[in-house]
This record gives sequence, C-alpha cells and structure tokens, in this order.
Amino acid sequence: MKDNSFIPLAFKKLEEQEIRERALNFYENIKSRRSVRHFSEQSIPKEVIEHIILSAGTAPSGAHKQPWIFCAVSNKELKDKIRKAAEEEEYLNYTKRMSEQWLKDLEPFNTNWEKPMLSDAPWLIIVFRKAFDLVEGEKIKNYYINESVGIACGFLLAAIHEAGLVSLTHTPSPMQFLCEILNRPSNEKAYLLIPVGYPADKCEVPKLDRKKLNEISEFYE
Ligand code: IYR
Repeated sequence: MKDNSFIPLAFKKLEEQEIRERALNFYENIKSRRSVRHFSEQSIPKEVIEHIILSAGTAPSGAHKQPWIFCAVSNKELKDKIRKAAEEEEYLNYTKRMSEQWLKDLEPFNTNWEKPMLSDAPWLIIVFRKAFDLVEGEKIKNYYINESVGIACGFLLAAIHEAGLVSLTHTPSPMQFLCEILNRPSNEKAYLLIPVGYPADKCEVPKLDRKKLNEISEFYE
C-alpha cells in the first residue's frame, strides 16, 4: 500500500543574529577537520560508531532510496586482511598504474603503498553504494546513487569530526577486494574506505591552504 501521508516539518525559526552566529560557528568547527594518516590504536565504543552511521543515514537520497550500506569493522583479523589486500593494490598503483603527474601531485601528502592506518585505526567504515536493491530476488531501481552516497559520506565525515574523532577518506583502487572480504551481495559496490579513531601521538598533517571564498563561489545578487 502507498503511504502518501505528510507530517508537519519540525522546524524552529531562529533570530537572524543566532543564524549568523551558528553559520560562523559551524565553519569555525568544520574548518579544523583534517584527513589523518596516523592513527592511535585506542578503541572507540561501538555506540559512537552507531550514532555516526545513523547521522550519515539522515542524508537526502534520490527518491529516498537510501542506496548505501555502512560496514563497520573492528575485528582485528578482518582489518589485517583488508590492509594486506589494499596494500597489494596500492603497491601496483604506486609502482605501475599511477602516472608521473599523479605521483607528483601526491608528493605533498607523503603517501605510499603502505597503509598501517588500516590495521591501527580501531574502526574501518567501508561505505558501499547499492546499484539497485534486491527485495525477495526482485531488482528495485535506485536513483542518483553517486550523489546520494557522496552526500551521506559528507555527513559521516562531519559526524566523525563533531564526535571528536579523526578519519581518512581512503580510496584503494580497484576496491573489489572489499566486497569479497566482507562477503557483500552482488548489488553492492565499494565506494569509500574510512578509518576512524584518534590520531597517533604527535600526529602531523600536511600544511595546506584552502581556496578563498572568492575562488570557490560566485554570487549573483
Ligand atoms: N589511493 C592511493 C593514492 C591516492 C590518491 C589520491 I587522488 C589521494 O588524494 C591520496 C592518495 C592512496 O591511498 O595512497
């Protein structure tokens, strides 16, 4: 049966001054988020990861199909397996598959094929996008899958930061090994691999500048 019922929007109108402050405060907070490549092994309660995933799951999606699944791995053997498979692919990337220009563009980040963060971080969240849904063997269409899952990952990264934790948006390529290791059904494709945890002691990040407002925006008033 179709459920076309509507409910009132839960919305509290704020004073303009408060809106100004909140927009500024959010920016002040989110701008300290950094991709981290050195993790502490300190554990994080499962409940924290559950709430982070619930936040990601509030993202909008095409026709509200929610075409995502977040696999959270804390199991040591599985993390080690994922690290080993990722390093095998990355070794080929760094030694054979990536262009000179690509390797040069990555120099400021000091990355290489070794991925200790995949076994050090207490949790790996592997995001899968669902090309379609399978309900009782029937294929159900999803829409704007990449856009939807990308937005959900944005929410996920913001929730991790807001919780006081750090993450890395890691994209080992190709990512098929994640479907195999985690035994995912054939309608799911790996989208991002995100280690989550605390930064290692004395963790450093590259000194980066962000584009200025006038470089990332154009106002038409
Ligand atoms: N996936 C590789 C290479 C890599 C590519 C880009 I584009 C980055 O921004 C960072 C890394 C790796 O994870 O090392």
